[in-house]
Amino acid sequence: MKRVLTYGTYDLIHIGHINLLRRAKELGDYLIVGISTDDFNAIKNKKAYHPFHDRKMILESIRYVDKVIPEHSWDQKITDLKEHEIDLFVMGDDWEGKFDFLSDYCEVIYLPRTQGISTSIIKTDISTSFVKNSEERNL
Ligand code: C2G
Repeated sequence: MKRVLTYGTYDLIHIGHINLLRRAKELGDYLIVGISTDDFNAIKNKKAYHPFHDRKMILESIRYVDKVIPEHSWDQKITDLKEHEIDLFVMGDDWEGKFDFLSDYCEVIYLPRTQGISTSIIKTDISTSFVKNSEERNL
């Protein structure tokens, strides 16, 4: 059984996340996702809309995902790879090259990101349309 590992914040789940998870699962048989805790997001300078517990439950309900583990720090990947006997590490190519050091332990693949969608685009679009609607309704 080929065991695959990936990490992310996975806030406001969108098609870019789903495409990544689908392709990662297609490359193996069992997909583990390390999801950033709220404290680790603060280190990444990311503020997730959904708290860790909710993001974890949402990920666990996605058909491609077999197991979700917490990501507490940048430094846990080698430990996780060994503990979960990972054969393949996958990330979107916005991380191209950043995790090549893991190739001493497993195969490393970077997959093309889905263009035109991101959590920050969603947040911006929603806030912009809210402002526009408010102005139109003189709120
Ligand atoms: N992704 C993608 N296409 C998008 C948006 C995201 O393929 N349009 C991929 C990213 O490349 C990443 C995964 O979806 O592999 C999760 O994205 P984020 O939640 O933004 O993860 P990030 O904040 O980059 O955290 O230790 C690694 C970090 O935890 C990664």
